[in-house]
Amino acid sequence: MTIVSRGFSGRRSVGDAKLPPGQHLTTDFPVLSAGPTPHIPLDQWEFVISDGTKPLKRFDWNTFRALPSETIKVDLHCVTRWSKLGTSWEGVSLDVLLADVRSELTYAMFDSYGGYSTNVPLKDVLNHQAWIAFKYGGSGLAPEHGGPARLLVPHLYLWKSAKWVRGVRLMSHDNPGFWEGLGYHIYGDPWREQRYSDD
Ligand SMILES: Nc1nc2c(c(=O)[nH]1)N[C@H]1C(S)=C(S)[C@@H](COP(=O)(O)O)O[C@H]1N2
Ligand SMILES: [Mo]
Repeated sequence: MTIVSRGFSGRRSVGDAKLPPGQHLTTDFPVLSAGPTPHIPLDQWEFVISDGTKPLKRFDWNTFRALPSETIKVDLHCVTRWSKLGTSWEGVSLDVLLADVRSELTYAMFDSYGGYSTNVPLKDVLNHQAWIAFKYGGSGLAPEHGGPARLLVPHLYLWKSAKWVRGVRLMSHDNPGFWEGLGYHIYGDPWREQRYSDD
């Protein structure tokens, strides 16, 4: 007797389970930036949470670094089809940053030094799904990878992980950021292969 289970065809290796559709593994760490790398002195760095009109919370580098941080090991999936598994980071979770922010707003736009932006539903950055990361592989985050600090939201395509992040604006409705306005998917789930706006 032959048992054929639908949807399970061909051979699969153990590693495939961690690789979203259409992705391949890389061991190096490519740099993808839409513009030049901004250099932000730590004494000028700040991270501002706002409701779009007024700041709700403001951190300078020292107050940010005094917050409890976590080390995390996550897989990265870039829409250009490379994935990198088991990367280690240190960062402050958005749960900590947003802890005493009271707002009815349910969407978020992350803004970067240099002008980049990317949108994420607020619920996707809560419950230990997103961090403002300041270390990679145990060392300070290199400028080309987003140092001093970048957003890390590993369950979405890596374009959502804004490098050189400077703040988050809370919004009542979803709005496209930089790549989302240029035809990339508004949400960007790699497991559902949401690469472009009509995927
Ligand atoms: N500020 C900013 N953040 C950014 C980008 C960018 O161009 N500017 N590129 C995004 C894209 S498309 C990817 S794939 C990742 C790449 O991160 P890496 O250069 O550390 O690999 O950063 C994302 N964050
Ligand atoms: Mo990307």
